[in-house]
Amino acid sequence: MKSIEVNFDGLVGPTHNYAGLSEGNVASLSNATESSNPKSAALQGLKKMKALHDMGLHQGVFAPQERPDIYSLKRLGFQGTDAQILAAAYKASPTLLAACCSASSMWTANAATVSPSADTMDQKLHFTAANLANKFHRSLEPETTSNILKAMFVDDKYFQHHQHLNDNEHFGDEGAANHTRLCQGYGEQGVEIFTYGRSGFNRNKPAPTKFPARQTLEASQAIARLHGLSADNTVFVQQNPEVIDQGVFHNDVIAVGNQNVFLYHEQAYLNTALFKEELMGKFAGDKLHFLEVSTEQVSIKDAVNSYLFNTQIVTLKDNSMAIIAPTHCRDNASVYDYLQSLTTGDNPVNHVEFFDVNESMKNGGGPACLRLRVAMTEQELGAVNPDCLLTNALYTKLVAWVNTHYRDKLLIDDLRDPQLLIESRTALDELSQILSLGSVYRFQQ
Ligand code: SUG
Repeated sequence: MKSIEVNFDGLVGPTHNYAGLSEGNVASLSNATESSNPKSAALQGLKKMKALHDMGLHQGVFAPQERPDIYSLKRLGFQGTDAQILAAAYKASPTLLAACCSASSMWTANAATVSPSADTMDQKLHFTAANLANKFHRSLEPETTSNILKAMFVDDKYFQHHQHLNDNEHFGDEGAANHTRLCQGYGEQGVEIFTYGRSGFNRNKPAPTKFPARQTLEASQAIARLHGLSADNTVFVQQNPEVIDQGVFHNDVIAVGNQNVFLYHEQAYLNTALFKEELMGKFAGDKLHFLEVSTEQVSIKDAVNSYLFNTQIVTLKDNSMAIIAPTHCRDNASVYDYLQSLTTGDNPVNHVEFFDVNESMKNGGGPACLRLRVAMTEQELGAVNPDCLLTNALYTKLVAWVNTHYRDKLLIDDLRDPQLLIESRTALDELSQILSLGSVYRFQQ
């Protein structure tokens, strides 16, 4: 049966700001306190979605979350009217308020781990929302993420949703950012690669010393169990702790795969030779292209700054592949040279497109962070909420929606403005109607 991949990109929410919340994420820390532009952030994201749609790909839209998160502030003891809660939280800690206002749900590569039906025991498409337990601002996401996923993938004949893993550091789970699937065709059984940064229980295993490793082995194993994957098509591999300490906070900052192409940095993994051997043994297709980038070609620093590996490799209608890169990759000489050699080399990737997603990049989110990939059969695609799939008409509607509701400048100080809360809820209420999501937000319940 024909299968396709759909990229569900996160729409940037109206409170997009730079608060320096993510220790270990170089861009997030270095741009803290800068002013953001939520309107252009959302429009940049929409432009990328539209361009991929125009390239003949299936493109979906993933709604943002309700922020400021008044419910979390109440849970933390702030009381009174919404305006009083915002003022008191700001007074107690502007960073705490910023955390409860973060638009971080835009990075849908962290929304969930997805296993296509070709890989699972019950032949359903499985979703587990990520608990994002390592960062407070991100740990606020999983419940609403699940609500939105269930509103997009409704039919339980095809789709199986799991509750996010227990939220604590033993089971830290970052979703698809630490999960790569290699396959011959999207509809054929693939190898699911789970990359973890440390063990949650075994303190003797190697681990980074400077920055946190967000994903644990035990979390990855739990997801594989929940999704009913067989050991024959699953690989668990540890990230090199040394690169985590250099700013590789998710594996999708250092590796990306699509079908039979696997692009990765030579320093990405702890034991690359063993990992490759296991992959080759488990990959069912004809030829697996290992595209290993050496440190001589691209240093870890350049990889982290340019997001060469946070690119999307997509399969076009003619079965050739294109790489969707941030403009930072064009502006970095060694990365640009590498991309030239990649697209002229002996592998299926023969085309590169650059996108300005700078508003997201300044928080450490490249093109690949902004999308959740879902490989589906045509029947499954037919069961997806159609109003979440991008069309020219939906694109026009969403651009108008952003232009109506979004500000073009936001500073941390602005987050306590009660008017921003009203603007944000008004926008999301309208959006949930445009995307036919029902009442996924707490303020609607
Ligand atoms: O979790 N940044 C996000 C970036 C996520 C990127 N996703 C992937 N690599 N898949 C994070 O660190 C920064 C927010 C702030 O500092 O305002 C932030 O949350």
